[in-house]
Amino acid sequence: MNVASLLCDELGKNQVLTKDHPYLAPYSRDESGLGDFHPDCVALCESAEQVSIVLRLAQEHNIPVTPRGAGTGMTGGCLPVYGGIVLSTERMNKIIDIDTKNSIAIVQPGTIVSTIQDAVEEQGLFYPPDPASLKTCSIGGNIASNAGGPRAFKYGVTREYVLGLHMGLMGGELLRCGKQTTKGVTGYDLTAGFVGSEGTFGVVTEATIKLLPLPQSTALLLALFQNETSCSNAIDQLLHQGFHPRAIELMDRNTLMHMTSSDIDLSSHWAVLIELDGEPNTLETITIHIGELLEKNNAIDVIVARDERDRRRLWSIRRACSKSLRNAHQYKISEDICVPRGSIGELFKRIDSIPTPSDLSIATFGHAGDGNLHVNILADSEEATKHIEPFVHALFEHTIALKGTLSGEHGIGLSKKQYMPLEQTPQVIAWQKKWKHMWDPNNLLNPGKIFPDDNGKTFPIASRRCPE
Ligand code: 2HG
Ligand code: ZN
Repeated sequence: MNVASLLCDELGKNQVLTKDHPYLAPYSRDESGLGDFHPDCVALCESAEQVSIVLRLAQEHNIPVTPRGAGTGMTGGCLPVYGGIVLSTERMNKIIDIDTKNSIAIVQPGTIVSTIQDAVEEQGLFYPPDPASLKTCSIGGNIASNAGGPRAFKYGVTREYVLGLHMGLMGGELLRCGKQTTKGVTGYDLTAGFVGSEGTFGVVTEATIKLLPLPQSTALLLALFQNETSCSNAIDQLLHQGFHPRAIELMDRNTLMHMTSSDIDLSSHWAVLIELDGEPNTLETITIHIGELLEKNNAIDVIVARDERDRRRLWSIRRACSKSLRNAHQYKISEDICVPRGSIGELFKRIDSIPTPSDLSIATFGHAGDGNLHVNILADSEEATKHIEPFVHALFEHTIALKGTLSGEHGIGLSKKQYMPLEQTPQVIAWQKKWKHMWDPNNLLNPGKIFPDDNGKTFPIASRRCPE
C-alpha cells in the first residue's frame, strides 16, 4: 500500500509531495538542528475537510501523521521521526474575520503571526504574543506549542488568547470547542488542553483569538551593565517599585559579543532591554524614573529610544541574538529553561559553576522578566558536541532545584523528552499519557514526542546540527 497514492486519490495530485519530490526535503527538518527525518509524503491540506481525510486514511492504514505549521520550532516537535505523512497547514492561511465590535479574530492555522498582528493593528486592536520568529511562524504552530515571546511578561502566552478551536482528530472526526466570548466556564476547558499539546492531540483547522485594545504608545530603554549581578539587581528593583513593563529582555556578554553589526559598543557588557506601553504622557514620566533607577543600580549607560527608527535599532539587537549565534557556530543548542524570576541571579551563578570544556561556549539571553532564559550551548566541532549532553543535564538539574521548569516556551518535542522525569513524577507522566491515549489510542498522531520512549530510544544531542 502506497501512502502517497492513497492521498493523491483523495486530495488530488497537487496537494501531495511524494518521497522523490524536490520540495520534500524542507519538511524533514525544523529549527532544532536535530537532523533530517524524511516523511513518506507531505499532505498540503487546504481545508478542514482535507485534514479530516488525511487523519481518516492514516487511522485506517495505521500510518503515523506529523502535523506541521511553518517549521520554525526549536525542539523537533514537527519532525516525522517515524516517517509516514507530514500534514502541513501552510496553505490554510486566511484571516477569516476581524470582529472589532467583540475584539476577536477568526484565523486559519497557517496564517503567519505578524500578518495577524499587522491586520488587527490596522483596526486599532492588538494580539500580544510575539515569539522571535513572528514574521515566519504560523498561528497553528504557536497554538500547538503555546508560544510566548518578550511581551508575555505583561500579556501572557498564546493560551490566554485562544478562545475557541476547530480541530481535526485522529480518525477524521472534526471537533469544534471553546467559545467566542472572553468569559465562559461551561464544561471542561478542552480548548486550553489542546493549546500546548504539541500536535499530539489533534490538528488545528481554525482558531478564534482574543484581541486587546492597541496600546496608545510604547517606550523602550536599553541599559548596559558590567555584570550579571547588576543586571538582576536592577530588574529586581524595577519590579519592587511597582513598574510593569511589557518586556524585560536580558543579553549576556557572550551573546552581545556576537552582535558585531550594531553601532552601539556592546562588546564587554551585559544588556537589559525594557519596553513599556500605555498613555504617552504617563509613559514619558515613567521612562525618566526608570532611567534614573537603572543608573542608580550601576547601569554604565542607558539609551532611550527617541523615535521609531531608534526603537527598531534597539529591538534589532535582541531580535538578532538567535540568528547571530547560529551563523557564528556549527552547533547551537538552545534551551529555554524558566525559573522563578527572583532566582535569575542564582541561576547565572549555577550556570557558571557547571564545568564547561574549552571547546564549548555558553551564551545566554532571553525573557528575564519571566525568568525564561535561552541558555545556548555553542560548539564548532563534532568532537565538542560530546560535552553538550552533560552540560544540559546539569543545567536542567539546577533549573529544577530552583523550582523551575525545563521549557518556558519552546515545548518538549523531541529534544527534551528524555529529561521529562527530572521535572515530572511517573504519576504525572502516566496521567498525561492516558490523556493522549484518549485522543489517539493507536499513537499515530505526532508519535515519539514529549514523553520518554518506553523502549529507551532517545535522540542524542550530539546529532543536533544547525540547519544550513
Ligand atoms: C528568542 O527568544 C527565541 O529569541 C529563540 O525564543 C531562542 O535561539 C534561541 O535560543
Ligand atoms: Zn524566546
